[in-house]
Amino acid sequence: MGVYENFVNLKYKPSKNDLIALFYIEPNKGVTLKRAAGAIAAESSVGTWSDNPMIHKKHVWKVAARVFEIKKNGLVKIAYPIENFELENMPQIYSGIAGNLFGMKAVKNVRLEDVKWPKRLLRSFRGPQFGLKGVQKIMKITKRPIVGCVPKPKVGMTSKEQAKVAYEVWSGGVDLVKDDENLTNQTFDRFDTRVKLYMKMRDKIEKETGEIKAALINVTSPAQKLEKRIKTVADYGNPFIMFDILTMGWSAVQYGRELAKDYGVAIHAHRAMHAAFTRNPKHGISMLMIAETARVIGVDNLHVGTVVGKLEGNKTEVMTITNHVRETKLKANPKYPCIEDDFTGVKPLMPVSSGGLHPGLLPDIVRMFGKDVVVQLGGGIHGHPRGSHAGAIATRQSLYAAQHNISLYEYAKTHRELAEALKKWGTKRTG
Ligand code: CAP
Ligand code: MG
Repeated sequence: MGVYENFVNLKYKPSKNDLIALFYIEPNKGVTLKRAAGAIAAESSVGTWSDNPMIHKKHVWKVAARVFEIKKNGLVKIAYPIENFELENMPQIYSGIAGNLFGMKAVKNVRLEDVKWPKRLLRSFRGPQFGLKGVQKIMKITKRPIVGCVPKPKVGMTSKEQAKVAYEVWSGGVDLVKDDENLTNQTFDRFDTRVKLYMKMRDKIEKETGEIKAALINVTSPAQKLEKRIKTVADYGNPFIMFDILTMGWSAVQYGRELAKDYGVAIHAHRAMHAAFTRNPKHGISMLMIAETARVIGVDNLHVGTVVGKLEGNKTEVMTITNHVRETKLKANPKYPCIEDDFTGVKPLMPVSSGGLHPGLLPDIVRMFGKDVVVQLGGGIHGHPRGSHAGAIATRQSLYAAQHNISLYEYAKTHRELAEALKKWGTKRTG
């Protein structure tokens, strides 16, 4: 038996302290699935390509990962004794179960689909501070989706122009104005100035409407700059910060989660860059895995996709991700590779549906997600024939119709802004 096959034991019964990882594996030419699976278990725990007597010492072998299930379709389960991991250290966990293994010559393709987290490991992380219910409480909105809007163009506007757009959409019925993923502190729009002007507008519009308005302010930056930016946001009494969680990296997100607690702000998680490793269904890391990780660390809002918008993600995938961030008992789905798990004690988070949405698509979103979601529109508001303010009004009209089972075209007969949006985009999918 080869070195790698030692790591396969189909009789092994995982203990409750094991982390179970679900991989899709395609072996390379001339390699059996069993050997490829063993290679992954070895490389991600105690093994390497050569035999090493030290591995066989009782205390070391105890830590070895074991392949305990191999399905013909390439889905493989590997159990990792908890000793492989450092509690409260997500980068270290990823260095194991999502580390060297992706480059091994034994495999042609390998994708980390999902993980069942042992309780002790799960509980060592904070989880969401506010979560879905907390975000609804902050906004005082429980009966309808929360409406977000990303000022466009993404970058290039001055802080003043940005704040003016914010005012237009807030006054049209938008709840949350969101910075775009690549807007932080550029020369044309300094962070401090933007926050100051946003908050001036927010105070004005809150007074005018009596509604709660907030901004998702992108504090993405080198970790050493995070605290200053978060403090600025919190000092103005804005309840949200935004992280580009993947470009920041898990270490910075964990650190940011600590700061979010200290400053009492909720984290909106943008997932820019995820498709670099989530898009290929055979290789990489699934978005489901990223979403669970973000929940475990403790973000409060997370982008999960739209199905009908401009970015990749089919209904089964997007809804499985949504269930795994919103529910407590996570279920296996026969149509999508994932593992059941128990997230008792880890708050559900708020899914965000964004990317290529316009008013004509909102009934689809409400049908799929229900009311516990943030719907977010950029181009679908600013591209309205009469501008951003009218676009925001059309968005709220569409949501109202969708929630009350009124056909959009029927409702548009008495709602001009919606009629104009429908005339431009109809109910067509984007992308
Ligand atoms: C949407 C958006 C968001 C994407 C992110 C954009 O703008 O601002 O960043 O939704 O993707 O830049 O594309 P539009 P996802 O409404 O104009 O499309 O939500 O899939 O992570
Ligand atoms: Mg964006």
